Parts: sequence; structure tokens; C-alpha cells
Amino acid sequence: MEAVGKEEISVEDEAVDKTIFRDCSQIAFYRRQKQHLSKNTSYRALLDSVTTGEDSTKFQITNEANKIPLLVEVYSIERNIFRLKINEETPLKPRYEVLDVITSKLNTVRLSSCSGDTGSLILADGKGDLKYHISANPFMIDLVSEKEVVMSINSLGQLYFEHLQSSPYKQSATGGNEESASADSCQENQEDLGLWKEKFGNFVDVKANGPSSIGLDFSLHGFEHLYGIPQHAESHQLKNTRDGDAYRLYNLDVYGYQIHDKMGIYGSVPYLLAHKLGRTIGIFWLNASETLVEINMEPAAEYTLTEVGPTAAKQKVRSRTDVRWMSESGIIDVFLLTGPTPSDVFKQYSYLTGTQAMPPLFSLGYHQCRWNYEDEQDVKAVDAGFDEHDIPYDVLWLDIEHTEGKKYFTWDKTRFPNPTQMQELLRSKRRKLVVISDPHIKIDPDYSIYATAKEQGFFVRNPEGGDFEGICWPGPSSYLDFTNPKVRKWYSSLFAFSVYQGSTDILFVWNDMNEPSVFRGPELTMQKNVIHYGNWEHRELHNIYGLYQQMATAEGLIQRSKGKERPFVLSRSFFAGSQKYGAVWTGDNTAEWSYLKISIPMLLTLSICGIAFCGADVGGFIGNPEAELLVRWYQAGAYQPFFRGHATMNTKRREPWLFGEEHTRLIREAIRERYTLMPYLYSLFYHAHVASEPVMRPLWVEFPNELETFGVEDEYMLGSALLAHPVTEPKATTVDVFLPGSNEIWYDFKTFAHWEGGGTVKIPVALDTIPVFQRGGSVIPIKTTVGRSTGWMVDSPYGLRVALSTKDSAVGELYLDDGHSFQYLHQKQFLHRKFLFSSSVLINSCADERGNYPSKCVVEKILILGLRKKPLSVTTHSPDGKDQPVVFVYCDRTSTLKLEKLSLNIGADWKVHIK
Ligand code: NBV
Repeated sequence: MEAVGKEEISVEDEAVDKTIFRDCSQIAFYRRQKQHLSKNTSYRALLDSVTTGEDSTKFQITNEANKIPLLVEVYSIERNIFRLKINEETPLKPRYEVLDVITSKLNTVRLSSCSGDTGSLILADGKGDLKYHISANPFMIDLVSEKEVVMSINSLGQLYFEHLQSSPYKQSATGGNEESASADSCQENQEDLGLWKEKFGNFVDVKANGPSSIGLDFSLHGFEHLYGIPQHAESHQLKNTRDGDAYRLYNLDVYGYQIHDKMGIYGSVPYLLAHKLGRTIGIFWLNASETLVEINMEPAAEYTLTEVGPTAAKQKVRSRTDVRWMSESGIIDVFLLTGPTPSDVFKQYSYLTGTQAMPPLFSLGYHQCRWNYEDEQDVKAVDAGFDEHDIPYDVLWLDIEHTEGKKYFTWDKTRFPNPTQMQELLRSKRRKLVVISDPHIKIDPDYSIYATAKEQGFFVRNPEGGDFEGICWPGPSSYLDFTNPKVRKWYSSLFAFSVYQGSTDILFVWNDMNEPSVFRGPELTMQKNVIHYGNWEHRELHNIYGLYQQMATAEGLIQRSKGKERPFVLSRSFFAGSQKYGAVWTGDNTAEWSYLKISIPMLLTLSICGIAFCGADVGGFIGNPEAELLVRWYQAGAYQPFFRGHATMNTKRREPWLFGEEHTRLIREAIRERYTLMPYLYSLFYHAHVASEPVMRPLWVEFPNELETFGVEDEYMLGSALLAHPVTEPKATTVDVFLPGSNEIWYDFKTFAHWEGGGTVKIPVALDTIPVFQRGGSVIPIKTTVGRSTGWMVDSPYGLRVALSTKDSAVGELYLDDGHSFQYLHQKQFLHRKFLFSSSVLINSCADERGNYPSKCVVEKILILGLRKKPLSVTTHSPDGKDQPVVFVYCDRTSTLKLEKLSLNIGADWKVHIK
């Protein structure tokens, strides 16, 4: 069969057909867990089995119904992290444990046991701040911090563990299950419970290992605000699932996904955060099989204890949120991150899973994508279009049609006869190329990648032993088994310049369809009983498959440069820890206002779950945006971490200059604002990389003590200094912007008008307004001139935007390095500067003495917002003792001071005195 065309798979502008995908009632392990609950069988801890070792404390628990012991292991990990593992003590065969997500050996703290009363055990960490109260019967654990019970585990008795059993069926020669006589009687019931076989439409999932589901409940005391567990096209704040489906974590290719829906889409991070005044916590459920999360909020209530008389008493019951995790298989391995601040939780999570990879500078620029840029002439024309219209951009993208018959690592010789020359053209403008590389490999013995992979046994296998075959873009395809380290090593080697013909060092990579997407498979993915490396069934690791491809790709790009250059890889599918390998995006969204709007909470959720480098297709992938929507989307995207315009194949062309002069101007402005902000943005990514701080932040992260911020999701902070409230409504003439913080002052980034924080202001908006506000007390480094690309702007001058706080002070930072290599890491070739404005003096000093990166760049302009009166004089002072007067302009109306034509080296110590 030839390559699959668009007639094979619907790429029309239709709503998603939800019948392709399962809802909770169609998921057997969910039904089993629900049914079991009604039986109310609880677990009991055997406290006389407790042993305490260097790393962990272990004991057994048993269930009255089956009496089979489970082994509980409790770890206290440095940085106030608690880990709980529950597994079968002697399983029939090993159960899958997720590897390659936890970054390094975790340092544990020995737990000391202070015995509780009989029937309980109290474990304390080294400092004694955190205690774990373990009750024996029924088994439950309270996590106590300074006398406050923060969280209870299994207090609702929902601990659920299906022991591996031998099959009641005889294995047939074909590998299928044939029912034995004894199993016949309960066939109906078994099918309903999906123990050994589960049907969905025409698909039958034959389970060689039988049922292996697990589950556990967590009660979060005093918490009403929960966030996380991406990816869903849903609100940032998690919703009660009481009246509907649970949040599903199952990586799926859902073209034009429905919004406000809890179905699983492309990626999964089984990690949630809960926040209340005074404390933030996290629960990281390390499991890569299909997972469901139920959330039940019990609001605070007041109960009258005695109904009448003077003794009538009222008792306050704290609010509580119960979270129930259920997975199809694996073990219970859960990390509890105890905060107490949002930034502590971010650090705890990245201690486990790693921080955001430091991106190459170009990847923070604007990316121009389309399915497809047809040929070299098209690429040349689009590239020239940006220059003609004076719009900066950094990267041009090629989708699947650039290959020969969807064989990745090849070029369509008619459309792209000279890929190297094409890349040289882009290089001359200091721009880059990104090409797509999907995980399916066309079955074609003449395709060397296929032939080698086949010969080496590098594909995912059928239960019967042969290579799994599925349909995807190239037609019949096999899928590389990226869970195999040998496959990853080989795949990485394919990116070597000598192997990947026509590639150069300005070519970077995009991994798509890696959920994995299989056109005629159940729910458009791989059947769960195919076999991976180590003989693991796909069901065990489905959600981590895509991460492994991105890992191998990133490694390949590093290796082709002999370890010198930073990679850039965009992946559609992801799991916990994907941040270490590059960026992700929100997949096939639609050109509608509602999708623009939901992109904000979707990106906020990814951001707080460690994936700082994330974005949504600007303009909406499916359909044709009207000019106004396109402009508004560019304005939003310019202030989001990953900024790429993209469109599907049957849409009208929509390069930024195709919507008339006025709209071209507006898009140009938005993109140019992005480039102006590049020094700030790059510095934020450095912080994400070294200090685990998200680039795009929900307001509650910056203002954790302000209740009003907890539910805000139509605006966000970019770092700690900028608040953006993109316009997401058509024909808007005003937007209501909530400016947090009663001691804060906020400055409109463009007009310099200012407001006190702690309320909502109505901001008039025209089509050229991007509501962005600088927080008083911050200094933002910018570029004063914009060039064709980030590479073009390396030497261009800087400006500083100083926004004074109510106390007339401000601080900020700049991080700078070569923008592409690892020398910042290995040779400490970087500059990290600190800007401080206080007592009318602006000081540029070194923020990190370890760094050294000579830069010729100068600070050319300084703008000070909120300066109450016109100064008498302004002088610059450099360490060599020279004082120089500076010409300045003061504006009474806006209280701004402008200093221009300065020439202060960005990397030198200097001061500016304002008298
Ligand atoms: O490779 C084609 C597209 C791609 O443009 C898009 O960004 C991905 O999300 N890809 C999906 C496959 C086809 C979708 C119908």
C-alpha cells in the first residue's frame, strides 16, 4: 500500500468523533475498582513485620479478603519528599516499575520510629519536622507537619491491588486464550470485568497476565485548589469529578480535541499540586500505564453539635479534597512533595525528574510552520516574505511531505533536491530548519532504516513474536521500540551528519505521532498487548513511549555535535521528565476563539508540572482563523514560552503578511515585541533550568497568599515581573485585568500608566493592544533594536526597563551566554548580572562570580517608570572612577525618566546616579 493520504484519515474541520475513544465506563479496571469499593474490604498493617534500614522502613499489609501480603516501603528523601511504594511481596512475575524518569540516586534520610500507641507506628524524618503516623487497622497513613495533618493516605480505604494470578485459560498455540471448562461458567462476569479479555468496539484486548490494576486515595486537608495532571483541554484549576468522568491520563492522538473535557490527549504527567493559604504540596504518581484520577472536594462546613439551648455549639469542619489514583498496572510508587511553598514544590519535583533543558536561544524566537511547505521554492519565498515585511523569525519547519514517501531521514528529491543549499540560505540569515521525524517506520525492505531495524529486532513485537505492523502516514509501518536502550542508541546515531544525508548543524527535529498514533488501532493507538524490550506489554508503559523517542532524538542531536551543541526537539507526546529533552506543544487545536482561550490554562498546567517550554499552535491548527483571531493569537503567543504558527494542510495559507497591511503591521508588532523581550525570556529559561521556576506562571504561584489569585486563568505571569492578559474575545473593546497584591504597583508596558494592585481594572483595548503590565519593583532587560532573527541580534544593544515599587526600588537580572553550546555549563562561559535600583542609584553588578563571558554589548537606553519627580542631574559612574553626565528626558504626566544614547557595557560594574 502506498503512503496514506488525507483521504485515509479525516483531516476535515469536523468535531472529534468521541466514540473512537473510551470513556470511564468503557474501561474495565475502572469498573472493577468501583465495584470492589462497595465490598469494603480493608487492609491491615502487620506492625510486627516492621524493619528499618538505611534507606527505608518496610512492613507488610494484608487484606482480609485474600490474605496475600503486600510489601510497603516508606522512604524519606532529602528536601522533604516522602515516597511510598507498595508491591506484591512475591509476585508471580515482576511488575513493571518506571525507569529513566527519576534523574539520579535519591538521597534518603533515615527514618526514626517513635512508637505510637499499640496499633500505630510513628516515623519521623531526621529533623523531626515531618512525621508519618501509620495506623495498623485499618491501614492508613497521616502525613503530619508541625502538628498539622496535611494529608491522609488510604483514609477512605480505597487501596486496591490486583495480585498477578495464573490464567484460568489454557494458552493456545496462536497465543490467544482458550477458555478452560472451569472458566466457562463465569465467562459472562469475567468479560464484564475485563479480567483476561476486554472488548472495545471491534477491538479485543487479550491480557496474558490478567488483571493487575492498582489504586489509592489521598485526602488533602484544608485544600480546595488543585492543579496539574496534564494533558487535558481543561481549566487550570482541577474540577470535581463527582458527577462525571475521571481525568484520564492516556496518551492519544485526538485531532481537534474537544475542549472542557477530561479525556486523555497527547501527553501525561501523573503529578498534581494542591495549594492553600500557607502551604503547597504535590503528589507524583510514578506509573506509566493508563491512569485515572478522581477528585472530590468537600467544602468547609459548620455543623451545629447541640441543637438547642445555651450550650449550642458549632464546630467547623475543614475543607478537604480527596484524590483517588487508579492505574491499569505496575506498582504503587508515589512521591509526596511537602512544600511548603510553590517554589519548594517545584524544586522537589525537579529534584526527582530533572529541570527544563536550557534551550538554544534561537528556539525562543518565532517559528513558522505549516503542513506543508511544499518545496525549496516555497521555503525560499516564505523566508523572503519575512524580510520583505520586516518581520523577525528564527525557524522554518518542514512537515511529513518533505520526505520521500514518509520515510523519515530522507528528502523528496523532486521537491527538495538541494536540502543543504536550502539550509545555507537560512543560515545566511542566522535562521534554522526543523524537520519532522515520527516513530513509525515504513515497511519497505529497500529503506535502509527499516531494513536495519528489522534485522536488529528493533521494532515493537506482536504477542506472537513477529514485528508489530500498524497503519500510519507511510501505509503499513512498524514502530521503533524506544524503550530499548540499544534502539535509542542506534536511533541517536541516525542524526550524525554523515548518516543523515542533507542535514546540517542548523537542522533540528520535531517528533510527532509518538503517543504512538496507529491509524487503525484501538483508540488510534497501539494495542495494549504488543511486546516491548524486556518482554513488557505495551499496557505497562504506554504513557512513557513518546518520552523515550524525544530522549533519543535529543541525544542524537547532542552526539552529532560531539557533545558541544544544545539540541532542540519538539515532541507531541510526553511524560513526567520530558522537560529534560526539549519542548512540547498542545497538538491539533482549532482556529476558534475558545481554543485560544483554553491555551492559557493548558500551558499553565504544563508549566507548573515541570514542562516550562510549551506552546500552542498560533492561529489554531485546524480551520481558517479570521484576521482578528490570528492577530490576537500572535499577541498571546508572543508572551508564551514556545511560539510557533502552524496550520493543517487543507487550510488557506496564512503567513503573517496575507491578511492586509493593517493586520500585517499588528502581527509584526507582536512578533517584534517578543524579540525585544528576548534577554528577559532567555534569563527566565535559565532560571527554569537551574532553579526549577516555571517561565509562564499562574498568578497563585507568584501570590500564594492571595486567595483571589487561586482561580485566575485568563492571565498569567511571565517570570515574576510581567503580567499578561491576552485578549481572547472577538471585538473586545475592554478587558478586565486583575492586578494582584495590595502593596504592588503595576505599569502598563506600553503606555506606562500605573495602577495599585489588589483589584480589577478595566483596560480599554484596540486591536493593537496587548494587555501586559510590569510589576513595580522589577528591572527587565530588553533589546532596543530588533533584527531578522535572534542570531542577527546577538550584538545589538540592550535597554533596561526599571519599574519602581511603592518603596522606590527595583531588582532584576540578565543571563547571557553564547546561546547555543554547553560551554555555559562546562567552561562557565556565561554572564549573570544583577540590576538593583535603590536610593536613586541603579547598580549593575555581578550575580554569579563563577561565570565569565566577555560581551561587547552595551546598555543603550534606560527607562525608569514611577520616578516621582524630575531629577536635577543624572550621572553614570564606572569603576575606573569616571563620572559622566547623562542627557535625560523626564515626563511629568507618566512619571518616567528616559536615558538614551548610553554606552554602558552590559558585563561591567557601573552605577547610574539620579539626583
Ligand atoms: O504531520 C502532520 C501533522 C502535524 O502537522 C501536526 O502538527 C500534528 O499534530 N500531524 C499531527 C499528523 C496529522 C494530523 C491529522
